Amino acid sequence: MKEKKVALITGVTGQDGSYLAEFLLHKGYEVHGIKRRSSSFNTGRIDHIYQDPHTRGLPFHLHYGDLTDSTNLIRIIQDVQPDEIYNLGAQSHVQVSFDAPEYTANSDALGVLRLLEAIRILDLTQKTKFYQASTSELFGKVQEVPQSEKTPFYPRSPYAASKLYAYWIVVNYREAYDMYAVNGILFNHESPVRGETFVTRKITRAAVRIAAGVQDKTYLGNLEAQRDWGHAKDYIEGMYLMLQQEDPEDYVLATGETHSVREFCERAFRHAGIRLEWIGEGIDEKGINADTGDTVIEIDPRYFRPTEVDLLIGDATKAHEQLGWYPKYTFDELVAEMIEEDQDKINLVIDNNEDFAKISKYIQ
Ligand code: NDP
Ligand code: GDR
Repeated sequence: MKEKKVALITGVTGQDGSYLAEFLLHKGYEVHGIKRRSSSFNTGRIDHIYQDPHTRGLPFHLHYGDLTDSTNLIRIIQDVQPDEIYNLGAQSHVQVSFDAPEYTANSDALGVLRLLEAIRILDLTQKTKFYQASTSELFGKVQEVPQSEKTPFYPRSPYAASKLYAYWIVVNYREAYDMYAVNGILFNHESPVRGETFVTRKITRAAVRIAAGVQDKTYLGNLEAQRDWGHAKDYIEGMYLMLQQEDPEDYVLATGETHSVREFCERAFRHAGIRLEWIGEGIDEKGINADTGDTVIEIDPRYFRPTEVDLLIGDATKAHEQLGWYPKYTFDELVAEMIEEDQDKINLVIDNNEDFAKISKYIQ
């Protein structure tokens, strides 16, 4: 009988980690994930596939760990002996990286080095394939559009600068030690389980809550930023494909379409049943409900970044041609699905609580 392949996922409790764990289990992998110790539950996205270790179930195992802790990473990799490591763990919020730059560098840059060194120390360079979650933030300040594997990098945040180190250390270990190590340069990808402080989910969540009368308005920053937004489900398949090739190479994954934050707002509010209109200018601009005149979006300067990435649009031709990878979701399907699932979540809260007014203050 063919032995199960073993995968280790860092960042398994995050958006991509949870989809990837599910995907690899379906493919017949034994899946191990690293989760951080937290004072509150942080496994909400993977609870449906995790079973108590005392009962037999899916071959899915969790290990406590942290990308800032070398000895712990070495021990986990020694125990698991993975065929594939997907390094998805990171302090992944660009704006937060301006507030916590050193921690971001420690986890997002040095964390990658720690994993690569662990593979080397344990003599696994010819067994363990390594996927690094690189990012379109590497392109940063616009040099050319669309952006491909050949576009020069110009990081615009401590997050992106950390990911730049990570990108190059992966290339270096591939060349120096003949490792199968690759960078997936992924453009923004979202889903109903996207973290609530990223702009797409912040907007879809606010739109359904405003439509349900639980929240009056939301505050946003730069409405003009343009992003190439895809669906996380499509992107995790691309990660897997990158580790199944003859030779290790880096790939861009993107939809090739770009939309502004403003457009995302209009589309999301429309799906939630609110027609948006804009009045005013600059930081005094407001999004209003065209039917009631109520202000539903205001600008808050605190959400502007010291340095912004204005325009991202990816060219995934190499992934199309060599991996056979194409995104399946359209932009409209992505927004619609996020709205529908946020509507389900809010309906559940409303159904489960007789005293709606009382609970509404807790779910702001
Ligand atoms: P999330 O923020 O949803 O998930 C990040 C994961 O990393 C969480 O599981 C988090 O744990 C974990 N983590 C954070 N810090 C550490 C640490 N010090 N040690 C171990 N684990 C840690 O991110 P996404 O799923 O959206 O993204 C996955 C990866 O892809 C990230 O590296 C991100 O930078 C990168 N990326 C994402 C893109 C996107 O559009 N989503 C695009 C391009 C790249 P906890 O749950 O405890 O917080
Ligand atoms: P990004 O995602 O920085 O592209 O990084 P985010 O959703 O945080 O921002 C996208 C754009 O929206 C603008 N914006 C706001 N952003 C947030 N978070 N909150 C707001 O209120 C707001 N208002 C406007 C931002 O200025 C920005 O231009 C994501 C992360 O997943 C990274 O980990 C990943 O590497 C990149 O995508 C590709």
